[in-house]
Amino acid sequence: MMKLQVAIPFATVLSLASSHTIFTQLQAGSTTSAVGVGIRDPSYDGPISDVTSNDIACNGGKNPTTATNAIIQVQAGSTVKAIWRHTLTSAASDVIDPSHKGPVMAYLKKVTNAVTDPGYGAGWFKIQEAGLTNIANKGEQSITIPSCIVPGQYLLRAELIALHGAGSSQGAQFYMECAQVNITGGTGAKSPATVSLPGAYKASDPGILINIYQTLKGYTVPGPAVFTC
Ligand SMILES: *[C@@H]1O[C@H](CO)[C@@H](O)[C@H](O)[C@H]1NC(C)=O
Ligand SMILES: [Cu+2]
Repeated sequence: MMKLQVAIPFATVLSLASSHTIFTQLQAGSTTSAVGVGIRDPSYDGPISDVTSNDIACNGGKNPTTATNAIIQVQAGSTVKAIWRHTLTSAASDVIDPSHKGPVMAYLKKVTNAVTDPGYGAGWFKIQEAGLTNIANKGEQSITIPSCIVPGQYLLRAELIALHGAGSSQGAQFYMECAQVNITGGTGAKSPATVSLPGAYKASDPGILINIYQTLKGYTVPGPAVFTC
C-alpha cells in the first residue's frame, strides 16, 4: 500500500488507441536482446482486458505472439531491465502515451522448457512491483532476480497496467510479455509460494477497478506480495 497524491490533467482522458505498449527487449548483464529474440512479442501492441483469459499470462490469443527459440541467460541476484516501447520499432523516446498511468510488475515461473511452456496456469511468483509510477525512466523497468531460487529455465513476465479507463469494469488495460530465461547461480535455498495466471487477479480488485481521476489516498498493487529471499 502506497500513499500517493496523483494529479492528472483532464486532457489526458483523451487517450488514443495508438498509445499502447510492448515489453520488447531484456537487458541482462552487458547484453540487450534484439527485439523478438527470447521474448514472445506480439505484432499488435494492444492490451488484454479480461483477467480470466489465458492471455493474461503471456499475451497471445487475441494479440498473436511470435514464438522464439532463444533463451536469455540471466544471473540470479542481478538486476535486469525490461525495456518497454510503444511498438516493436519505436525509438527510446516513444514508450507509451502519458495518459497510461498505472503500476508495473514482474513475475517468474519455473518451467521445464522456456521455449514451449504456454505460460498460463499455476507456478507464478511476483518479484517486483512499483505502485502507480508507471513507466518513468525511459521505459526501463528494473527487476532484481532473486538469488535464492533454483537455477534453470523460467518465464519472466513483465507487466504494465494502464488505468486511464479503469473506472469501469474491464476498463483496465493489461500489457505483458514473457521472456524466456535461463537463470544461473541461484542457491535454491527458498521455494516461493505461487499463484495462477489467470487466477491471481479479479476484475473487481481495488488496483484494477479504480477511478484515477480523483485525489487518491493510496493504491493497492494487484496480485500477490513480492517474493523476497
Ligand atoms: C542454463 O545455464 C546453465 C549454466 O550455465 C547451462 O549449463 C545450461 O545449458 C543453460 N541452459 C539453457 C537452456 O540455456
Ligand atoms: Cu493503450
